[in-house]
Amino acid sequence: MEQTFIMIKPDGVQRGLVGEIISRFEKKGFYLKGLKLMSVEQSFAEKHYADLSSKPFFQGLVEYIISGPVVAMVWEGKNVVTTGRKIIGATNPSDSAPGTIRGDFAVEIGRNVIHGSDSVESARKEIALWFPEGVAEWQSSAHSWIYE
Ligand code: DAT
Ligand code: MG
Repeated sequence: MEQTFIMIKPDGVQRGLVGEIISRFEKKGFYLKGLKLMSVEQSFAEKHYADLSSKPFFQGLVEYIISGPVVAMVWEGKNVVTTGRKIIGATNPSDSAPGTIRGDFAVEIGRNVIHGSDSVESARKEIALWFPEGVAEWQSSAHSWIYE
């Protein structure tokens, strides 16, 4: 099944939103396959956001991501990449709908609480970068209550 990489950014950790965010993905019916609290170095953050290296906000973005511990996760489920982005909401919290994580918990684009992979291909790359050790293999006993 499809997997995505989700990261709670330092502001989400500092503000105590970890449980709330995990809960939204869990209640939806997605499966937690990897989870760790970690601090990343500048070079690692630059690698994660390499596609944005030419943007004027790149340096500030990297400084934000390395400013405290983050929660790195792998979630699995049908269409989890696209649906995960919907649960997260638009990049700029001014545009994120209420009911989304950014819509409910963020104000500024540079403090938007959470990252989610934007395609199956980026998810594959990001999971390989953040979880080189691999992720857990387990099946939920609720599977047949969630999937037809
Ligand atoms: P997303 O995180 O929704 O995938 P993105 O990949 O385009 O958005 O950008 C990564 C992060 O960079 C985003 O979560 C917040 C920051 N960012 C994006 N556009 C920005 C901008 N115009 N000004 C400041 N920060 C920005
Ligand atoms: Mg992105």
